[in-house]
Amino acid sequence: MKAKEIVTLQRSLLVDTEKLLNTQVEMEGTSSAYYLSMASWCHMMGYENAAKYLYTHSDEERMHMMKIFQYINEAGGHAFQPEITGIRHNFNSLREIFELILEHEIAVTKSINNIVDHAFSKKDFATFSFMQWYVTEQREEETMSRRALELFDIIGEEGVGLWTIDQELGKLHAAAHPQV
Ligand code: OFO
Repeated sequence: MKAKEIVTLQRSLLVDTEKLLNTQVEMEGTSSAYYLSMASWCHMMGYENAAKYLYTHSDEERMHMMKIFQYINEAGGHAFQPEITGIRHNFNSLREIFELILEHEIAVTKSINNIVDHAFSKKDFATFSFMQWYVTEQREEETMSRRALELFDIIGEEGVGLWTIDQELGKLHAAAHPQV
């Protein structure tokens, strides 16, 4: 019997579940890198509050990655440090950034839902239970991303519009992270 087969006999985590979780590690790591790149663009462009919002969001995504990383190893699997390349550095506008964030968060939600569905169908209730935190988190993140994007339509981008949007992004960030 191969070493890998012996290891999988000593754990309840299925190989295909481990693969899905490692794919999610990569997705959370990509989110962190993507938001850091967006934060840098905002910072460079003088959108101070948008930059703060995105630096924090990037840190949070790394924390999301690490929670799954630790879970895989604690469950007897092997978490892989993901290779993250091809991160975009330039953006056309502040609005484009927040459109991309909402789109990205919806993709993350679908990926989380897929793991939850898989874990339930395999009767892996430990992973199913562990992933509930992410279900709630995605619900909150999608709402926050939608609120941010709505600011562009409510306020408008003309005149002092973009400055005002940046101020409002600062308030959204402060409400969600009173400790930062
Ligand atoms: Fe990891 O929560 Fe968004 O992507």
